[in-house]
Amino acid sequence: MADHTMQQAESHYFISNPPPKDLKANTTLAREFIGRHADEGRRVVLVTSGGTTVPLETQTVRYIDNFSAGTRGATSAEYFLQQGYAVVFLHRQFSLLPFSRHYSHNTRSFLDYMKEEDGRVVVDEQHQEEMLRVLRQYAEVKRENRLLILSFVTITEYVWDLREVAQLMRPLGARAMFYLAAAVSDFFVPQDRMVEHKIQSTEEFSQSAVAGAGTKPPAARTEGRSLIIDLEPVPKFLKQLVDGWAPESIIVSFKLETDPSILVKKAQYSLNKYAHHLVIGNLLATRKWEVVFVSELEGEKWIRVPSNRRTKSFSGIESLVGAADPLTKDETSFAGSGRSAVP
Ligand code: PAZ
Repeated sequence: MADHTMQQAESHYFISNPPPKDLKANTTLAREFIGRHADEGRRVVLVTSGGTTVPLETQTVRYIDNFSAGTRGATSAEYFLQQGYAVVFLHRQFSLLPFSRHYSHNTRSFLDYMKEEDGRVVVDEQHQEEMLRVLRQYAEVKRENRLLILSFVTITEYVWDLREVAQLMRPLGARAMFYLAAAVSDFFVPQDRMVEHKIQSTEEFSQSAVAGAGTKPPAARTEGRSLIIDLEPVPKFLKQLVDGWAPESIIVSFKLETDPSILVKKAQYSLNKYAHHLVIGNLLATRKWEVVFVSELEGEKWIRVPSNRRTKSFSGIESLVGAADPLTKDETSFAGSGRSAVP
């Protein structure tokens, strides 16, 4: 798509899909956070995490979801924080969060980490060491106010937040990084094709799907007893991010596939098309144990957790990334800008 067509698609998207209610509040928080860390000379990374939804109704009962628990984003955010970055963590509401991820979203209740001792609640002996380690890291980050947590649910909320935060980070130049681990919908229902109320399964109650002359029917509707969903493509905002919103920054995107035979090709295609710094490819079935880095600097490079370490207690493939990261190899490699990298 030519640049002006991309820009038209962008402006059309933002005109026809209104901003989320909490955009102003999120922007205020982000402006203060980014400004303060920029003044202190810190590098700032936006980590996106979790999946976006595509609502089918304005008063949403039904929606299409994208796979992602938020493990990659939450774990990576911890490593960025360890490396001294300030982190804006833009995540799907109720998906995993840095630090608390160690104690949530598993079959254990957080109460299982506790016990009663002399009428007081204390952490059970067997979890003391690990919890103390996590707590110390968390306390340091809190003391230095280096983590800002923002959330989205829908694709539209995500895109608006991404654009606002990117534009706020733009003045940081190469001290800004985007680490786009969220699983973002490729297709959606535009606001002007969304029905107001819950889609009915019986014709007697269904809203009329007959479109007027020149207008499209609702994107999700019942026809007879079938549910028809006719989604439209989400504009490719990565292009806008790279070229327009934050052109000097370091941009790392992710590519998730299920078919091993196309993963590297798709990652290379994305790198060529958007001309950013790094694409990290992963397969749904093996994402916890192997990822492939695709960059102009190093081509294709696999990082694998050795099979004898693939246990639940392993700290995550994110812990191996620092050593292998092509962006860290040469601190001056990106246009001599001193850009550095994924922790
Ligand atoms: O959140 P999670 O750890 O369950 O999964 C991470 C992931 C597979 C969503 C992420 O590594 C990724 O590939 N994100 C980009 C997805 C996409 O291609 O849109």
